[in-house]
Amino acid sequence: MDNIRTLHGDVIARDLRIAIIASRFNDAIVENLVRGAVDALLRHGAGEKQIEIIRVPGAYDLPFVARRVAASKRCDAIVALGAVIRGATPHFDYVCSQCASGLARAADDTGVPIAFGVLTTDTVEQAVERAGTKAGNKGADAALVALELANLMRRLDV
Ligand code: INI
Repeated sequence: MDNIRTLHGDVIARDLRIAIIASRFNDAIVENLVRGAVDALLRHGAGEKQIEIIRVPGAYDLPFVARRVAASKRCDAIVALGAVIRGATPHFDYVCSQCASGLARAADDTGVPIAFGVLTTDTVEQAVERAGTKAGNKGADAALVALELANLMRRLDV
């Protein structure tokens, strides 16, 4: 294995510009994801000027804005944050599928990494657990993925 070239991205902010795109729907939960993401970026070397936070109405709307932000080249990676909580109708499935596949398509089409920090849960309790309580903070996890992928993209370019 010693002679095999191995590439990975460091989890360090260095000179990276990171855009956090966060939905306002289920705001009480999403704000904790935003806090977790910002905290993780700062702890991994980002300065506040390297971070931009953009708000959108709901998770369904994240891909539309993420695509525009990615195409504008204003950042090296995007952290998409939201919380979709199942209700009594199939609405949940439409919002989740548009959000997940739309974000993946936006990343593929633009070449800008978009970390998926959108909770998709059956209950409010499950969402709270993943937004800074007993199951960690998925906003922080997504922020670290954004750093790793942005740095990996730079390594792949040389
Ligand atoms: N948006 C969310 O982010 N989470 C939800 O749980 C949710 N539910 O349940 O309806 C939700 N709906 C709004 C949607 O994301 C769009 O903002 C709206 O459809 C307008 O495009």
